Amino acid sequence: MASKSKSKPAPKAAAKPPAKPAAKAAPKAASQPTKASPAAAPAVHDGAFVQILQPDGTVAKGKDPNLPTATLLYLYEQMVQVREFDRRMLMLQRQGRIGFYGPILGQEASTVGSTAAMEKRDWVFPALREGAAAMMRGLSLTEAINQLIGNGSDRCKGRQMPCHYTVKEGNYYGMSSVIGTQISHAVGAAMAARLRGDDVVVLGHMGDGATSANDFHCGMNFAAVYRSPCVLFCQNNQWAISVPCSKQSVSATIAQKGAAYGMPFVRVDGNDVLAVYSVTKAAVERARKGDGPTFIEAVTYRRLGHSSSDDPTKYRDEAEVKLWEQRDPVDRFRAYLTKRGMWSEKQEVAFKESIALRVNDAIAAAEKNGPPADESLITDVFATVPPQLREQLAEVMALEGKRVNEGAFPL
Ligand SMILES: Cc1ncc(C[n+]2csc(CCOP(=O)(O)OP(=O)(O)O)c2C)c(N)n1
Ligand SMILES: [Mg+2]
Repeated sequence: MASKSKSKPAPKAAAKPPAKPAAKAAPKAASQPTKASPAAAPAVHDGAFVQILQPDGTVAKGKDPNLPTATLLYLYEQMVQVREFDRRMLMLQRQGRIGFYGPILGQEASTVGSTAAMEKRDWVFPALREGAAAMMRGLSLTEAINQLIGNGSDRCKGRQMPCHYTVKEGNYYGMSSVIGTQISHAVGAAMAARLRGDDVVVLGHMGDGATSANDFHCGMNFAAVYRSPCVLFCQNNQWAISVPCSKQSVSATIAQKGAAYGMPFVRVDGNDVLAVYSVTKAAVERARKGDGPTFIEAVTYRRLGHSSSDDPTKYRDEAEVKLWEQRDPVDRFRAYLTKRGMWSEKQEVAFKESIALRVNDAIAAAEKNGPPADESLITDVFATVPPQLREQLAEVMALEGKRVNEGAFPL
């Protein structure tokens, strides 16, 4: 259902906010992270969202969007690939071969489904957990690992934080961990495209935590007032590091925040790739037609730590994680494909093997690349490098081989 504002109705698939918003106590004053029991976690599976794929992979009669086989298999491939990539990168991090990684286990449908709904000419402005989107926009696995290592073949020459990709030719804006900043960038880029007469829609991702940032409010307001051709997509994975969603907001849903800005909003099952793809596609079409932005909340769950530096057992109950394992987006989608006769156990085995090989080859290729040139410490900023920077570079180079300042992994 669309918001009660005067804006145009939301895409068909828009969800109703729950009839009875759960009464919530005011959040307690911020304190040391505490364990949140599953009961205390927000009621996210109350059916008040768009769902196409039921947890067992079946689809209610008349609800199947009947996507072309090639699209369905592409969605599955991307979800499985990023899952394997995640698994291997975490292992590399624990072995000290990369410094840092941010996994997306459990959120594959949300990232892949939303990104797949965009056309090639569109733009993606990621938050910090949309690495899979970078690959979908053309970043090869080897290039991704070059970035994670920060080697000389990395597009950013090792200057970016690991796991923060950029794909200029794929219209994928450089990732930044500064929470929420990309929201107004996405909105503004979409406005600029419209002013230039480009037929482009922008997808701006954010996490649940970003909805507490000032940039969220500026971005949402600008988008609505100027009818920016964008889709603002919140991956509500229930946690912002150790802060549960219930401490971000006392609104019954994140989606309903769209109403305050007069923006159509949709709440979707983020572990259902068909639903995520369909609602995003509808929102993209709406934006492209000139009907303005849509706000989407995808309800999902971050099953691993915030990053390789985080230990989630310190602040949340493992029972909650177990609950979400049963809602696994990849298993659910595979069950659907199998039921439709598009996938078999035999194909699965061969496919998993080929993905594993693909990741293996990418690791081997990336690890062959040497470090960035020492010179790169002072290049690309000044047209004429100031003398004091040249002196500093000479000092650093004189330390080479003396084993000072060696980073200790894992960070
Ligand atoms: C402006 C700003 N404040 C705080 C941080 C520290 N920080 C890094 S990630 C994060 C949580 C983000 O949570 P969410 O937006 O839900 O995204 P998720 O990590 O769950 O994908 C925070 C607070 C930051 N990077 N930027
Ligand atoms: Mg989050």
